[in-house]
Amino acid sequence: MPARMPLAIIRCNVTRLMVPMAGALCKTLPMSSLRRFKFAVPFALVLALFSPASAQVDEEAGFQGYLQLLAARARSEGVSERSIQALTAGLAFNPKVIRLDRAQPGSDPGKPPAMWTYIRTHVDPARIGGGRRELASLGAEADRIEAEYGVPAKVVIAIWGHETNYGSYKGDFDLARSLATLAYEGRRRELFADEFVALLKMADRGVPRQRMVGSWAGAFGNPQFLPTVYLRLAQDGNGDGDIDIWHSRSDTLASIANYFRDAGWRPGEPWGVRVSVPAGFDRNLVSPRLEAPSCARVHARHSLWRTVAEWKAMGIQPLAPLGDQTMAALFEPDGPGTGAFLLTGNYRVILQYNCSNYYALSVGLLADEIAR
Ligand SMILES: [Ca+2]
Repeated sequence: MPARMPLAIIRCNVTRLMVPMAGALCKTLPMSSLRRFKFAVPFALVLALFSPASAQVDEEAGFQGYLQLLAARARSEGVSERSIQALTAGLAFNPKVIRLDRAQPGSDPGKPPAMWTYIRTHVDPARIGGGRRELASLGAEADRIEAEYGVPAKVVIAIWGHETNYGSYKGDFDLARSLATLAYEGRRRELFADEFVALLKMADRGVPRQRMVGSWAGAFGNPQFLPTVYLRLAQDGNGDGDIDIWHSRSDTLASIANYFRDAGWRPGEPWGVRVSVPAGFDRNLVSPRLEAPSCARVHARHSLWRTVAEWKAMGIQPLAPLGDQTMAALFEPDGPGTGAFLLTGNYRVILQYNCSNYYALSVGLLADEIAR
């Protein structure tokens, strides 16, 4: 989940509330990596189709050999022998992780559900109520988060609500086993090898082995960070000397807020606002003309960017305050006449957390409901 790189589709949530559409489940991966590994099928897995018993033996042997390569790489990057031993000794290939990876909806997009159908199930009374309770019980800490990071607590809480339903499901897969298995399988080897080595570095920083559990795809804790993101951005929000995004609410919220600050969240600006669109509005005038360098399908749903003053001159009327000089894009989630928004650069920050319009719009709307 490297922020601000060309984004595509990795980083899978543990939530079952996903939509059958590439990009909705997963987080950031360079498109070039996806293309490179799209057709890579390990020899051992081909064998498994014909000779299950012997292939399992070959696969485990291959995996153990590959683990040694990962260990050597970690060693060359300064990881301690103690951490390498702690995370590789006795580690076995996990076929369940590969089955889950191949069963991802992204591999067979089908017809995505209507955006509002998705919103209704994700910005529901339970999640809104949960967010409001968290915000209320934070008290002055909500203001401290906003003052320190420039990100509203309601947005940070909405991310937490979407990722793990406020910590109620964080996944119990062994991260070392999942990441090493996914790296060995090879479809996105570079990404997962990097994440495995980063996990070893987390051990060097003192994260206990038994705490290293998460989703099958290697994201973990309340905010579902990957190891590289943890190393770069996780925060000790409560100042106890331990960065525990699995159990500490303060560490979790500070870490998400830090991610957003790092990704360029602009303080004082909404993620977007609802707008009215006049009858007969010519959408061809503002339809995008270039393909975005990353996450193209997501960005293709947005119009050209214009100032709010320019939108107003075209008859688009914001239904909540939005500064005239703010740059914004028009987004009609289910097409003309189904509700419309002007999105700001802060919406794109939410997309950096998880590049899906379903995700970003429901996070934005949940945040607004939490604070209502
Ligand atoms: Ca802490």
